[in-house]
Amino acid sequence: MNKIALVTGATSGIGQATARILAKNNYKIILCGRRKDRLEELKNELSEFTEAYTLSFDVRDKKAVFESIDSLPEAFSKIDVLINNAGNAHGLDSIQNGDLEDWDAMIDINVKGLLYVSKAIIPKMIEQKSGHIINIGSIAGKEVYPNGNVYCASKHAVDALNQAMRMDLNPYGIRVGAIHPGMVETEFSEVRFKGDIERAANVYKGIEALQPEDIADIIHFVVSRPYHVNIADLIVYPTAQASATILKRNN
Ligand code: NDP
Ligand code: 8X3
Repeated sequence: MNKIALVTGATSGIGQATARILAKNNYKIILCGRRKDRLEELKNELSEFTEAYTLSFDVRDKKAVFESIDSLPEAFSKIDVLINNAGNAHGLDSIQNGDLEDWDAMIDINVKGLLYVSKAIIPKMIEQKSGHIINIGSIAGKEVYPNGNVYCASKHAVDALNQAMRMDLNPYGIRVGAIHPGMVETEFSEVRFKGDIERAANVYKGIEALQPEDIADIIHFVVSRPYHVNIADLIVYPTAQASATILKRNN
């Protein structure tokens, strides 16, 4: 029987690439995100390979999270793999100049949203006595960098929750692991800089950044290990990057 994967943030970047690779490898996919048009487009694209189901909700809205996941039809209700990927940075300001709405967005989406989705799915995995959760953290969850403050805090929380989930779910045979990417070229910087495309492009200037498919490939590798293997924590950089702040740029 085909396994079922639920991917949050499937409308773009890492989540979209992950949905594609898992679909091509015989997973049935539950595609989540706010942008319905993109979800439907991706569902149509993937129909060549697999069955997909779309759930459009904002991870900040806990009622919508629980209602959406509860509404899954029988054919999609046994979730084998959860990819907790939805998230973004909002702003890159010093702590003294930070925007409160940006702070709320990062804490509410990257931390609380991940918790709500996990809470809606974990009881099903406990009942099944199986499941695999992949939390997408960041190098920002391993290091703090100037002006990264609240985004780094949100991703440090993801790192902590990843460890906590692994401990608490150990008795139930549920695998939990995190992937912490460095610089990946997606819509991430456009969101961080609120649509300032030029500023976003500068982030990747002179760097061969990771592509979303690079991370998706690794996610597929992680979830396709034999059951007794749990890849718990991975940092993935582009070769040009050595830490959150050390980058070799070609000018
Ligand atoms: P993108 O901006 O390309 O994708 C972000 C995804 O998250 C979108 O599908 C978006 O969907 C979804 N999302 C954002 N806010 C919400 C919300 N409130 N409710 C539901 N879904 C939401 O960025 P990436 O693919 O790069 O980011 C994916 C993950 O990878 C994030 O957790 C990010 O922090 C992490 N990451 C990214 C790195 C990078 O350099 N790009 C490096 C390290 C980690 P929609 O807007 O349709 O709701
Ligand atoms: C995204 C990577 O370095 O911009 O999580 O924080 S970074």
